[in-house]
Amino acid sequence: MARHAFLFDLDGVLVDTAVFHYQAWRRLTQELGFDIDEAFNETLKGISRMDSLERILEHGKVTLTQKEKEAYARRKNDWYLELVNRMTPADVLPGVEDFLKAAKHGGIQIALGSASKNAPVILEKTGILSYFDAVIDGNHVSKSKPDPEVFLKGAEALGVSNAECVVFEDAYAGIQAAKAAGMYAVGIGEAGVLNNADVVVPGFEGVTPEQFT
Ligand code: B16
Ligand code: MG
Repeated sequence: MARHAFLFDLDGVLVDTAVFHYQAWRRLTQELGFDIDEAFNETLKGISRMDSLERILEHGKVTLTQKEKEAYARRKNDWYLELVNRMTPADVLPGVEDFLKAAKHGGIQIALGSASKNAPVILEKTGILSYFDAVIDGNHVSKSKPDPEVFLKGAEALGVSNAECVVFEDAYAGIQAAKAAGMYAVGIGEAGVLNNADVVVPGFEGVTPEQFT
């Protein structure tokens, strides 16, 4: 079956917002009296905001009430948005815009499938929102990756079957989600890490849509 719909994860695939998440989470943990490092931040990639906070609190052995957790998550997000609001088209990862342009030109339908509730503002700030026929983000899903919900909703929004979709993902759990949805999974990163993907490329530079359709 021809694959003519592309579903993109956001953080780590189109832009690198992980560094901003890291800065904002660190500011929070330092207020709570502990610290996190880059290796720990890696384990938060693709994980929803509240699940990330749970993991962080467990890591720092801090117990909070539900109300306090919600307040801290809100503060972290305010700090994160200060950084996001400064994003420009220069923050789009190398090769991404040419790839989106070529896909659009080739008649491929394009959707976002991200855990982030801030996805629309990030796409807008970086100037790539207009390439997307559908945006499915953390506001539309109740189950996090590796659950396939976000990609199943993406296919539905585009009006295509799952087998017609190609997913671009940088997280192992995201590839699991794509495979669980019955889609072709392209890993963005290292083949040794994303060993559950159908194919792995380091990024979009020098890559063309035809390689995956
Ligand atoms: P927000 P993705 C994920 O984005 C990030 O990788 C993860 O670190 C973050 O906690 C999650 O979005 C939720 O983000 O706080 O903006 O709702 O990789 O699924 O695009
Ligand atoms: Mg990601």
